[in-house]
Amino acid sequence: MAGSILLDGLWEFRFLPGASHDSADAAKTEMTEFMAVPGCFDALKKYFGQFGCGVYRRTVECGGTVRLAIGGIGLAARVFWDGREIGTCLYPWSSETIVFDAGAHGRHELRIAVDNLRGDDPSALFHNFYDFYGYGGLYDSVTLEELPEHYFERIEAIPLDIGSGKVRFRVFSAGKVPENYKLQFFFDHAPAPACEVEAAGPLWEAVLPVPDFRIWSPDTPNLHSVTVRSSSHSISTEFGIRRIEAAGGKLLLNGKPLRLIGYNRHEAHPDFGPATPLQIMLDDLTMIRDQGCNFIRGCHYPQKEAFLSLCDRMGMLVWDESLGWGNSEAHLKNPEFIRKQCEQTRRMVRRSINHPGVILWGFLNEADTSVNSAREIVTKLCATIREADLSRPITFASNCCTKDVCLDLADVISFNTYPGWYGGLERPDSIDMIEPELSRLAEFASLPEYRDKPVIISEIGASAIVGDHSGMRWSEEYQARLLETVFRFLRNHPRCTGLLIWQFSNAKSYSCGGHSLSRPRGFNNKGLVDEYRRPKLAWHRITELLRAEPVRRGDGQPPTGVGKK
Ligand code: ADA
Repeated sequence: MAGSILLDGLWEFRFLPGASHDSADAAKTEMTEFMAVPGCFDALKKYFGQFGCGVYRRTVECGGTVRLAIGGIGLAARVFWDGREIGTCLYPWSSETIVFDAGAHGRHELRIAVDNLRGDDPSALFHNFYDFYGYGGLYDSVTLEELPEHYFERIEAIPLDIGSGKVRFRVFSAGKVPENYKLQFFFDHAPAPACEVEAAGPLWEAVLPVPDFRIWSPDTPNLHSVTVRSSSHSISTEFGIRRIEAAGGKLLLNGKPLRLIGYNRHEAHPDFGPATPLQIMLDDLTMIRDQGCNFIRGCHYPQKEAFLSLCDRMGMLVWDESLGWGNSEAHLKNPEFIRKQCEQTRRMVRRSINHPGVILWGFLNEADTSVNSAREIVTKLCATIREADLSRPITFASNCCTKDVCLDLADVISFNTYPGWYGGLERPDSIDMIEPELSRLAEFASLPEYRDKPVIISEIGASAIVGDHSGMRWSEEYQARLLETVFRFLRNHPRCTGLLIWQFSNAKSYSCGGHSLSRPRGFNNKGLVDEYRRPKLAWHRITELLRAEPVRRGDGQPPTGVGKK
């Protein structure tokens, strides 16, 4: 077996109703049907709304030490090789890598038992009350690679200087690492190495200039690639040379102030759940870019590699965040919750670090950061990120806003606020709440302790049911009018670096519990396009506004893709 093999396609399957991934049956139960990988079993009509364990099975021809990489799981899984448990996956939406001894070369059985169960345990990363659906299944590709004795785990490429094209490379090795070994660096698929270096130990790092480098920006999304080879193994990655920093109340990309406009986007589609095919990601990004936006918040979990690679290529700037939603003080103080939060955030940074499109790290959407006890987890999450990457600013989306006691810990202040939607129900028209509320936040963010931090309005919006043209709340007209007011007010506001509209498309939520009366059809209906990406009035309105006054995409060049018919 040369290189890694993609295990996507048809797997055998059995659904065990009510069972968890811990079920004793998972390792031996008979298979009854087929299921697609990547895919979510409960995105199918047959299993929709059912809870239990889906057991996936297939055979693989390989042997020796192998690395199994599972791109993303929902919600918890156990992995078996020839009936023996080889690992667990306990971080929803995250990837998992398992290195193990596959035995003699030949045909072996691989099983992944994954459940969509959720409980009330305060240490859990996913909860019943979150406003997006926790599907069961394998959200992303599965690959397997036979490893040599000394192999590479991962490679990091962090741009250090956009003037000279210098990049810090870190190559992580594992297995039987020799005391000294040679590494060859090949850039941009060149047949000959650009340099050969002597390396030692499991972590080797050096600063190297990239030959014929070109700067990455939204208008010039130039990517480079590097392949590192030893006598036994090789590893490759793409990367971009650009600088992002938060300074003087602004976000600067390659030294120039950014103005960010875009959407919160869930990885969601009614037919696929979060296992959206590449074509849908590409269509979404093309719509968003051609509308004239330059920014996406990947809410509320780590983004997939394929999505981030598309963003890199299309010049889209991304806020990547780890999984969390409205967590209370009880969660934030729970030691196991803190540990899991830090671990999934560390994994996210490792996975996304080479993507130039990612300009911001985030975590803990709308946690209760109004209480002093929240400072511990926020401090730990910031430290976890800074230990792994000092090249990007950190933020978290706060709905505690002016009552938040953790804003000083982040580099960028981000507020989620819903004037004109939540609250003000007694008024005949609530749109007039928008400007006072946004002015209040801007004034607060201009206090001496905050004025050096850039500000992003990270969520704002209103629900609209397609075809409701009453002009009242829930109508397409009301949503369009609310967002037009927001857009006009914030478009050139001196204290606003970024606006992220909530949200790009309608996304599946729950129609039970706290959401019963607010999520008609079981969807969060605040999308500017519906769940099948059919535009509502607000989408057209924002398009017109962006055409009339295009946002500079980031490097002072005229915007691309805007104004095309
Ligand atoms: C919150 C939350 C979103 C969504 C939104 C809404 O701010 O961060 O995930 O639930 O509210 O639609 O109410």
